Amino acid sequence: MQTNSHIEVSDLHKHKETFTVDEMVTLSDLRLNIQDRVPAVEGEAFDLKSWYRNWNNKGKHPETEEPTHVRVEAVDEFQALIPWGQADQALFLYAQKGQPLKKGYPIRLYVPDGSSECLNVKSIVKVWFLNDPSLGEEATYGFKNKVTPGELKFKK
Ligand SMILES: Nc1nc2c(c(=O)[nH]1)N[C@H]1C(S)=C(S)[C@@H](COP(=O)(O)O)O[C@H]1N2
Ligand SMILES: [Mo]
Repeated sequence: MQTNSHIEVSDLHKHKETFTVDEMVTLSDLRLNIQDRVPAVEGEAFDLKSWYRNWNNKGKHPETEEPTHVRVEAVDEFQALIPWGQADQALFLYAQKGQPLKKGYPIRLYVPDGSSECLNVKSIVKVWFLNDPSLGEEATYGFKNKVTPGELKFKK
């Protein structure tokens, strides 16, 4: 198991900051059992939006505007682009039984109200908070050929 990955996070102005899992968890003020939102999964998670707000508020130049989207990318280049309005329940799984993830390390994103078990991204190493309304209101998951959650259900 690999346990040395870092996660690169970019804010609305493309400023980058690199975190270890522990550093990300330390910055989160809403930690929860992932079962509270994703009944089929066990482990410890933190809420995406409250993490963003905490990080933003602690920065040198806090944003007053909220992102329009969050994009994540995994070690295998699997990506997801999620409109901010669909990310209210989104959370990052970071540990199971007190241990780093055996599958999905360093962190794994779940978007419960996006429906479908497929709507998660394992092994995230990049996170972008974006402000670009032209990216649209549809969430996409996948490799280069993006599919919508609706299409993913039929392809399963
Ligand atoms: N990084 C990454 N995350 C991913 C995928 C992937 O190929 N790479 N596939 C997705 C799909 S389509 C499904 S069904 C689930 C599968 O999760 P599992 O390996 O725990 O069954 O992971 C999702 N997250
Ligand atoms: Mo899937």
